[in-house]
Amino acid sequence: PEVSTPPSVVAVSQYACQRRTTTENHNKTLTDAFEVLAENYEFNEMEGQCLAFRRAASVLKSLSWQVRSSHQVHDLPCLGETMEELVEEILQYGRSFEVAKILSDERFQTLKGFTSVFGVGLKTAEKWYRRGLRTFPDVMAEPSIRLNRMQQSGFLHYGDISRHVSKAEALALGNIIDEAVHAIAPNGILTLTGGFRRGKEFGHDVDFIVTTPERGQEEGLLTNIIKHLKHQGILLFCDFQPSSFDLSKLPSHRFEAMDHFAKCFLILKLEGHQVEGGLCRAEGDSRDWRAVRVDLVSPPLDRFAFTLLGWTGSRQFERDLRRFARLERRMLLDNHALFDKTKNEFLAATSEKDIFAHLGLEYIEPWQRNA
Ligand code: 8DG
Ligand code: MN
Ligand code: MN
Repeated sequence: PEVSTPPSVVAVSQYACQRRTTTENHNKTLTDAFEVLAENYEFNEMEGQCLAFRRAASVLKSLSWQVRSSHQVHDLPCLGETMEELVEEILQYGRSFEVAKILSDERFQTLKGFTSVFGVGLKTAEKWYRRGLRTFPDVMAEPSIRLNRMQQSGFLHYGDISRHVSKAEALALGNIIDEAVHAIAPNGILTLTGGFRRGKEFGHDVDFIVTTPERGQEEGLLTNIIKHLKHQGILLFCDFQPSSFDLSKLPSHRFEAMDHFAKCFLILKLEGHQVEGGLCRAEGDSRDWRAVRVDLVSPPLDRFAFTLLGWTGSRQFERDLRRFARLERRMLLDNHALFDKTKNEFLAATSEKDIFAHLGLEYIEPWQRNA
C-alpha cells in the first residue's frame, strides 16, 4: 500500500477513542510482535505488562505511515524506552529474539492451542498443561478430564470454527437470522455488530444485536429465535444466558465484566448454497456445510445504543473508551449505560453519536475503531 511519511508533530492520543484506526495496518510486523509479547504476559498473569504492550500495539496500528526508524516512535504515547529498543531490533533484524523464543516455547504453544478451543479459558488450559497434557489427543485420552458441553462442541467443530468466517458467510447468516427474527416479531430489529461492522473482511465469529420495540419482550424474542433455528435443524450448539440486568445499577468499573443482557453463544450450520461465492472450507473437505460461531445479544431498545457501542469493539477501543470516560470525564460507561459522577445522573442516548457527544469526543465511525 501507498505509505505516507510521518507528519512531524501530529499529536497521537494515548486513548484509542481519540484515534482513527482502519483495518489497514502499516506496521503489521511490529504489532504482531507486540501482540505475541502481550499474550505471553497474559499467560503469565502479568496484567500490567500485557496491557502496556496491547496499548502500544494499538498506537502503532493507528499510524497512517510505516515506522522505518525507532526514532520515529520516540514521541508516540504508550511506547517507552524498552519498546523503542524492541522496534529498533525488529527494524534492524526483521525479528525480535525474545518473540522468537516465546513462539518456540512449549508452554506458550500449548496454552495458545488449548485456549483456541471454544469453551477453554486460560485457567483450564493451565490446569491441563500442569497435568502434563500437550496436545488435543492428550486431553481426549485423559480419563480424569470431564469436558463441559461447550468444550465438547469446541473440540467437535474445531476444524470449522477455527477457520475464519468471510464477509459473504456473515451476510448469509444475517439473512438466516433476519428471517427467524421476522417470523417471530414483525417489528423486530437485527443489527450486525462486532468485527464485521468495523469493516473487517474476516472474523472468528459473527455478532448480532436483536431487539424489539415491545418493552420487556427482548428476552422472549431471543429464546424464540433459538427455537426457530433448532426447528430448522441448524442449531449445533447453544449456550443461552438469561438477562440479569438491573436498571438501577451503576456502570461497572471493570471493563472485562460482561454485560447482563440476555445473550447466547451459538454454533450454527451454514450451507454452501446460502453463501454467495461458497463456503470457506479446508482443502479436500467435500461437505456442503460448515459450522460457524454466532453471538446474539438482546438489550431493551432504550439501551440499544450502549450495546451497539459496546459490542462493535475493538476490545482495545472499548477499554480506552471506558478509561477515557473514567479518567478524563469522571463518567462510568459500560454496555448498559453512561453515568456522570459529577452530576450524579445517568445520561440517556438513542445513538452512538449521543454517547460520543456526552463524552465530549469526536465521533469515530465503526470502521475507524479497529484499534
Ligand atoms: P472477531 O470476532 O472478528 O475476532 O473480532 P470481534 O468481533 O471484534 O471480537 P468478538 O470477540 O466477537 O467481540 C466483539 C465485541 O463484543 C467486543 O468488543 C467485546 C464485546 N462483548 C461484550 N460482551 C461480550 C460477551 O459477553 N462475550 C463476548 N464474546 N464478547 C462480548 O461487550
Ligand atoms: Mn466477533
Ligand atoms: Mn463475538
